[in-house]
Amino acid sequence: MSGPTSLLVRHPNNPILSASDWPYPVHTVFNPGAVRLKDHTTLLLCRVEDFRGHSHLCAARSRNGIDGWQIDDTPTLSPMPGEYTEELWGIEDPRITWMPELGRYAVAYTAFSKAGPGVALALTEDFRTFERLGLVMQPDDKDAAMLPRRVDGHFALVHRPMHESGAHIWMSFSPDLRNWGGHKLVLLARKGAWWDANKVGLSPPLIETPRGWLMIYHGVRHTAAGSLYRLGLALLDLEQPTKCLLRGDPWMFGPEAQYEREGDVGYVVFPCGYVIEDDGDTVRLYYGASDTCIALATASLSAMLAWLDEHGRAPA
Ligand code: BMA
Repeated sequence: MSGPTSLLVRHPNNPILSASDWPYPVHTVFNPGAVRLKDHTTLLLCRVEDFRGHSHLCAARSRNGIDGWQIDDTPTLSPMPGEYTEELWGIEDPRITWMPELGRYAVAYTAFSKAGPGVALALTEDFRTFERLGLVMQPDDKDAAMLPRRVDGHFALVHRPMHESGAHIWMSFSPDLRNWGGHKLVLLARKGAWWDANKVGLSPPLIETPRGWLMIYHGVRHTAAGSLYRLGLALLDLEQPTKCLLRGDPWMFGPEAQYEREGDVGYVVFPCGYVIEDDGDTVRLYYGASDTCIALATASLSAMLAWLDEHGRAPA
């Protein structure tokens, strides 16, 4: 079995963004959602942790997606616990999907309530003003992203509710983005010694390919030293995305660089967004490293699919 190291290539400038780049005092910046705007600007909606330990979201824009970031002077999306009590302890880990039908971006994020983390949705055209839809999945639930279009007439959300049997990836459906049902299990956490035993979650939003929806997901291994976050690949059916066609056995990316191993929460790589370059094949994955800073790694879509053919199998 070949090693998991060659699919994603780290950018030499890593980490590309950290707290010292921020125009206002912040503790850490990590786990950004990502999108390429119509004018080709790369926008990262970064999770920013303040000195209380609470998070908000802040937009950083760059022409080349690597440097020259223009960062909003103040938080772009702040928790509003007055109106949305579920945001009392902050908002985290945004995942952005362009929704052609709505002509807006859907941002799925974690709202940290007194009862635990849940999934909230907001819509925006410009990442300056947002329409909040409030909490759509109650605690404990996180790692959510919208699919860009309806499936059998319904909007679709990938998310990760916690359950005593383990933390597995689910998909739920809605006619109006507010009422959700039709829940289906998509990807189970494995058991025992597996790298993705007990806890898996969606990383960035699904990537549409002619062969299916490519899912980059994180698996969490609990060790005596703490949690170890690595990334794996799965392929979901294009028409029936609740059906997993292939799942890779080995992980394909894990914490190796110093900035991924040392930080507030070491040994964590946590992507919430990607953009695809003009060649239609190069995926730029933006990820939080050690819950402390933001890094970039690139991969080829066709190489990831070929890797899945070699290392994946249909789940039993
Ligand atoms: C997960 C999420 C991420 C975080 C990771 C490691 O549960 O909360 O925001 O990066 O843990 O701490």
